[in-house]
Amino acid sequence: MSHWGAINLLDPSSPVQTEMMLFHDHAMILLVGIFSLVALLGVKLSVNKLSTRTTHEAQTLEILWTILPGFLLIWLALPSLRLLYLLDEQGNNGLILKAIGHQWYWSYEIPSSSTSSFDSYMVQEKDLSKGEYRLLEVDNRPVLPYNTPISVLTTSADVIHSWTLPSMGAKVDAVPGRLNLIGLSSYFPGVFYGQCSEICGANHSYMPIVIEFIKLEDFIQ
Ligand SMILES: [Cu+2]
Repeated sequence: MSHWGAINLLDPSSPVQTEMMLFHDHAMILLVGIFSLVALLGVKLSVNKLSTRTTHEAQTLEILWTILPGFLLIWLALPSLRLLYLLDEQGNNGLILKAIGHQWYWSYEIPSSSTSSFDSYMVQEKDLSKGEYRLLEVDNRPVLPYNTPISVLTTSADVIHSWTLPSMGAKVDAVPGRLNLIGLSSYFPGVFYGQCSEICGANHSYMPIVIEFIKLEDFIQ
């Protein structure tokens, strides 16, 4: 989860989020490069005394500053498309977790486990025990195996919500009357946090998402 003063992406805990972080760094190279170039040219332009009053039809320059950004955009677009299709690839297999958004809590079902559907409410501040996170803990959290492909199916019982787990690059809208699917897979066992990411009413900030990942053998038991 994110901590105070963190300005970068979370440490990835799934293959998809690893790819997203790499693409973020890839895009940053271009962004910082262009920003530096424009800043440099801006400063140079404002301090020099050169004049181009007699320049007409600088075709070579125009071709260059059209083609070059074109190549840079392709350099950005190709990995972006690759990532987009990679996201579509995952999520059509594995264990199913159903997440249903309500105003204002999530309810879950794991069809292959013995537990039936259960609600996941935020723990109130006065009920927190030491070391727990304010506004992020829930009373019942789904338990899933790590290193195993999982499909999260979301829908909503009332308005649009969004089911999110940032460190796994998962964000999917929960839309009433629709089923949306996203793949999930964790490198590590542990507890992972997220929050509803589609403004859904007065208590939108108070419906966190908590998933616990354990060993597959323990999960089967
Ligand atoms: Cu919400």
